[in-house]
Amino acid sequence: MKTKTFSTAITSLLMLCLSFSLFAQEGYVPTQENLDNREWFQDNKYGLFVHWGVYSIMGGGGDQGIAEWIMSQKNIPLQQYEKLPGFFNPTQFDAKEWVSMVKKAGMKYITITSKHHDGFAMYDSKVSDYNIVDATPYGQDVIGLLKEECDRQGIKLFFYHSQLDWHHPDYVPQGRTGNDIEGRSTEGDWDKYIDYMNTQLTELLTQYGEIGGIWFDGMWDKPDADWRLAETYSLIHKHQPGALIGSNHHKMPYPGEDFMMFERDLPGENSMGFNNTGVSTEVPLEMCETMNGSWGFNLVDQNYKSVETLVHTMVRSAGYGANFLLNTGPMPNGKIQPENVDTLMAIGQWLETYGEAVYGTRGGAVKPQEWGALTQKGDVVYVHVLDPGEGSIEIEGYLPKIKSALFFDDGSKVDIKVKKGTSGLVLTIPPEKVKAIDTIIKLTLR
Ligand code: JFZ
Repeated sequence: MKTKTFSTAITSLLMLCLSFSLFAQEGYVPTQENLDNREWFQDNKYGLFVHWGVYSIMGGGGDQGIAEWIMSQKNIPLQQYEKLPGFFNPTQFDAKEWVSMVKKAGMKYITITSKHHDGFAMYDSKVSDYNIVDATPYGQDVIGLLKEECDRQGIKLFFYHSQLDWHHPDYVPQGRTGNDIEGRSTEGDWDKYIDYMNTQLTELLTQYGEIGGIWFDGMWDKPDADWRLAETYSLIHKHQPGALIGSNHHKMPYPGEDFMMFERDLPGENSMGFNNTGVSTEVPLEMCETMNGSWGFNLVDQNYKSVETLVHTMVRSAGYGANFLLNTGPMPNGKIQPENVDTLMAIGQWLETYGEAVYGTRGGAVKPQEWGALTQKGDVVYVHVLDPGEGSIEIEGYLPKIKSALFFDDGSKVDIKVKKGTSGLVLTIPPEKVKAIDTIIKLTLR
């Protein structure tokens, strides 16, 4: 009896190991190029997330909280949703305008939806007509146009690619979402779906030259399915060894992944309730955030975050060593919402002055605290005072050997003390030194 339990345990352990190795790119060793790109990624810190698709036409249908999920949230029958591409004609799309805006905003890369959960390809796909070139009156490959312009202006392009697909007939059995969409197929061949997805990924990796990476999303729809990740990840690394793979599965990174992402959350803070794993110390980190409450274009959502709030999030994020991927949902005419352009320009202006304390830095020796965050570049530490409180802050748990401590803005000396009986530094910030968004102090260490 005992031996039997033991052997059962061993068998299940073996099964577990086996399924795990089937699950991801076990034994993956990143190339030097890939490692260099990870450094590039961390140095460059700030990118634009773009959620754009045929759902943008709907603008959320006048409802708050609805955008790129409208097919599922409003249970639009599949055959009806398929009419949307016929209305998608973004005649005012201008890749040059987008990329110039991105540059002025101080952003260094763009992550755009090549396919979202609705299954519609925003690029020229040969394996399905359900794509922007074949199915819309616009008929142009916006991803291709954007990539050409990105290359011209020195911006990296990443693709957000949804593994979840409410449209494809072989996405069967269905997962947790979109089950009430009328017209979805219930019979199909899962392996054929993965083949299809891998073929589309191959297109994305071979049609547009060198890309930044792939930002996966949607595995959470079918947590127990065989996603054949090992195959998908090796395929990507085979075609483009330098491309960075990340996946929004809300788990610790699987083998083969090159960065870890946090959705609308600072790493480790889990305020959204779905980023409840740890924080990787192996791969670069990135957090993504919306400017209002929506990813895709929503006509009525005017709940815009202030420039101050967004800079604070970027700085705290940098304090954790994470990149900041800030989202916009372009309008169906191809323009970026003017409110978003204004915000991006203001953040860009802030970065023009203070970018030194963000770009090229890594997370501080202590985590962000109430008052703000630390970023570091070599022996220079930037103390970002986001909330000066009553005129002094205490950096708990931080006692470095300091050569000089100066206010970033005017180079004047900062009064610094070690707080008695504690292990923290106390920095005095006179009211006249306080800046509206972020009072930065530059510490040079010995
Ligand atoms: C996902 C997408 O569903 C969403 O549309 C957007 O693209 C965002 C960046 O990523 O958001 C998620 C992912 C997982 C869950 C919820 C939203 N989840 O597990 O509940």
